[in-house]
Amino acid sequence: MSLSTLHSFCSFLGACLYSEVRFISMMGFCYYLLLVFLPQVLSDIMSVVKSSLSVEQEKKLLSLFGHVRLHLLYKASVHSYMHSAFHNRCDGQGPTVLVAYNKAGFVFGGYISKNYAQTNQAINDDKAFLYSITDQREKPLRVSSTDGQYGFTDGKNGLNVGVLWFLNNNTSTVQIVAGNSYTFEGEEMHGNDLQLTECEVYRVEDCGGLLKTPWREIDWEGYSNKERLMDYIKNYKPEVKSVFQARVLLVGPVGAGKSSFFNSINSVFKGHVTGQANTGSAGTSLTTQFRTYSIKADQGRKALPLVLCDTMGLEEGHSAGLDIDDVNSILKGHVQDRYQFNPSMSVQTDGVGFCKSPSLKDTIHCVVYVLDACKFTLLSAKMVDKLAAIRKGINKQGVPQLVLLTKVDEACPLVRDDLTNIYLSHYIERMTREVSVCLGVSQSCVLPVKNYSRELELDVHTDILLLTAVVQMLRYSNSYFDDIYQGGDQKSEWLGL
Ligand SMILES: Nc1nc2c(ncn2[C@@H]2O[C@H](COP(=O)(O)OP(=O)(O)OP(=O)(O)O)[C@@H](O)[C@H]2O)c(=O)[nH]1
Ligand SMILES: [Mg+2]
Repeated sequence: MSLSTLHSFCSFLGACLYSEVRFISMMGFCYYLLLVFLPQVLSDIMSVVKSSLSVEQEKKLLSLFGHVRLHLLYKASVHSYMHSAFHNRCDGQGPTVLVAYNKAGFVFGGYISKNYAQTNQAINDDKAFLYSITDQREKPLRVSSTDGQYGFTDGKNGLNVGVLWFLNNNTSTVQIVAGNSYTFEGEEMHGNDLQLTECEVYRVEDCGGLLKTPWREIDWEGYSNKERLMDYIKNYKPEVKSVFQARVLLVGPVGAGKSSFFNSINSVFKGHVTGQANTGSAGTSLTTQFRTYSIKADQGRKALPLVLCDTMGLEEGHSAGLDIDDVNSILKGHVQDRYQFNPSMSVQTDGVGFCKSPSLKDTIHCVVYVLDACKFTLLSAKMVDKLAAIRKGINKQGVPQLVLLTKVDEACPLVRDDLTNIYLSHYIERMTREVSVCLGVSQSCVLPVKNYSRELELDVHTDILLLTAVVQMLRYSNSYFDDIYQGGDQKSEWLGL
């Protein structure tokens, strides 16, 4: 259901409410509409658009470029084969690659390095090319323009690269528009099958290769460093006598990897990959309870001096996802383990799961914003505002804050191939800079990590990166305790303890 349809539907509902004459019959009709449209609205909200490329096809496609990552913008089976749907999602997105699929098993399309902008002009693009991938061919077929100029026609009616015009008449067919600037055999390009089973457009983001020297130092030296970091964490003691464990709060948008971070740290100390917290992808937050996770080290004998507090994901809307008031209550230690979040109502002082008189050990000592490195540049203005409002509230409480940048493996192919490239990756360095500017924290507060997501076995480099992040969290918690010592009674009073 399109937004405009939804808007008309809502206006209609509003009109119904003010109508006195046929109120009852109107209400009956509204109820009918609700029954018809609600499942579709809900499924729109819940659906997560996924690429149809297989791992092998994606590899072959990426081999056509330098160091790039692909971001899916448009998928015809989800957004429709209408030109307008394509333009809504793909105009002004910079370099894009079109990926079409047919029954004959061909994955084909084209790349343009310029914007789609509906200028109604033929656009010169010497970097544009057509390509075709099949299971049988080891390398993709790549066809550049013979005149080295023509890229595509930037009209309102067409998704085209070179001579291939997709979404022909708003349908799932391809038209070959005669022209001699691209020459290929139809059999080789698409197996002479111009009926599509799917059509996708991806933004092509340049990852920029590797730096000569790392932008942050880290000791990757195998098990000795991992053991050293684990020992630091096990032996850490909060600088306040009444507190035995540093409480670290994880907040961030839905699906950013908050629960996976706890699972990953738990895995490192368990010695094998585990999944105590539920993780996965859904339209709304998979985590709906406040969870305070203690981690056991040394074969479950001793709890670490660290509690990771997992929350429901943040969403854009006012009555969706974690509420800003909930964050404030958690900070002050009012919210108990397993409290069930209610997106339309913040924690009630007389409700279940509310701790009326928390002590310092129940409060949050460090807040970690968890952000997905692949989606950071796509955060909406509303989400950025929400993060800023949360940050303002936390600043007032004087709690130190860090940022965990997850999914670095998905964000940069060079890091996916070798995690030790993380501090050499131009892309990740740029991303940490952008995150620091956006959230108003210093770059040293941004910690890129890779969580365990599909692996069955631990990897020492993944562990070192994860443990390094935990060490920073403990150090920052200490600065909070330092502050309390310096503030003395005055600070305790201010905290309402
Ligand atoms: N490749 C990769 N996948 C990750 C990483 N971190 C998390 N994921 C995946 O991302 C998805 C979402 O992760 P979750 O840990 O459930 O995210 P969350 O922030 O807890 O999400 P909600 O509870 O729904 O708000 C899961 O499928 C994870 O496997 C990572 O560093 N790399
Ligand atoms: Mg979660």
